[in-house]
Amino acid sequence: MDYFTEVKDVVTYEGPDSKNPLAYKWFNKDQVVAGKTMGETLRYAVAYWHTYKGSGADMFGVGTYDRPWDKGSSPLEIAAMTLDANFEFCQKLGVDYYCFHDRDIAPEGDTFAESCKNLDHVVALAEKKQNETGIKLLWGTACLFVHPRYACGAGTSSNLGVFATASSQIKHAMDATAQLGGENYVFWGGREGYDTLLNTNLKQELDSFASFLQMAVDYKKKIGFTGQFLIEPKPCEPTKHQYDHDSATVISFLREYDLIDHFKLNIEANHATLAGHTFEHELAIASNAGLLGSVDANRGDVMLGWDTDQFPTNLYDAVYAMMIIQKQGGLGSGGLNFDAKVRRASTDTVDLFHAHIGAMDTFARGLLIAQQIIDDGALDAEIADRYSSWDSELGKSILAGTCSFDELDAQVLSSGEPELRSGRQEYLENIVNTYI
Ligand code: XUL
Ligand code: CO
Repeated sequence: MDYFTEVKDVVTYEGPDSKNPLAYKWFNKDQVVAGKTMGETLRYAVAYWHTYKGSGADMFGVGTYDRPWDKGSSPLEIAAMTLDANFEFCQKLGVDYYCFHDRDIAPEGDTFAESCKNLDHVVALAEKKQNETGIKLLWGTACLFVHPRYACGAGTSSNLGVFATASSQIKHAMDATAQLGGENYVFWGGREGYDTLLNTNLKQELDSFASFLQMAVDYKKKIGFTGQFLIEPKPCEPTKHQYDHDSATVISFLREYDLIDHFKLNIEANHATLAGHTFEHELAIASNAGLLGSVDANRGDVMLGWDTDQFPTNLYDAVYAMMIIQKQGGLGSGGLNFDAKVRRASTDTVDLFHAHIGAMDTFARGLLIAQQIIDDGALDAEIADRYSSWDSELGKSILAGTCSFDELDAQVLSSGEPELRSGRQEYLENIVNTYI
């Protein structure tokens, strides 16, 4: 069955002058930029949960979408139909990857064991579809936040039974991801945090969370899963405080518990803004630590203080993000996953195409502009010049740890006040605008 009848064939690149809403204006999959094709660099992925399982429901109202792949007679039939919709959608978009939570692709059963069985069943179907279409799994993950048992967390639960169930669920989700050749496995701690310190043993929760992740590392080794583990920071929502608050917090947690060699970060734009940071700040902190592994590409809304998960259309954000990604030589096994949903009032299935096409064009254009800025050294030369005093012997000695306060004191007392230099922010902002 054809679920997306509005798009007969594959969406193609028609160039910036095209007025065809169902064509790419900037994303030209085979175009080479900095030695790699756009497709190889951008590694776009469709998020299963929003694109097919999203209903349009919000906290004030029920679902608004009427999706043809939901019209099956049993949960497993609906799961199979949804899978077909996924592969048709990815093929028509020309996107090579998708991402899922275990409970997106397979329904909960009456018991935990039945849920595991459902997952095995759907994974076998997905494996077949992947082989037929060549569409791949960028990452899998476990949904440890919807089921009522996870109301107080999973790997940080006060209840050992819940912790054990979450561990078992992750084991099955990792098996599923490995079977489908997933290139990464993501940990987003949906409810790994607290709502009030009045009932929380903070140390116990952080310790148990570290054990949880360590067991995942051990299990990964055991089954020979070669994908990259990724932690996705988010400061809050649904909990008041989430332990994986932001890049810096996650990196320090991983160092404290000696897990740093086993994880990288999956940075989501809207989570950055919830943490009071810019998207590029979170990317830069992760990249600086050598830990930027993947991106959930979306955006929030400046007027709304929650995770609105909108499709990314802001060109500046894309340019700043792609400058960081290109400078570190790409995302490796990671990619750009559109963890984004169409608005509640965008009720046509074709809106899913418009949303993805716009986002893909935004990042493709962001890549082109970022690479041009990098190639021209338009900002790098300014930054190098700004820090040039550190190139001196004295600067080198400070950074090598061979200088002392006494030495600097003597130097300052003889040479006097340092030269005042402009940060030239406005000048640099104008330079960026000349590329946009
Ligand atoms: C929630 C979120 C998740 C993760 C995967 O805000 O971003 O969808 O990406 O669990
Ligand atoms: Co996300």
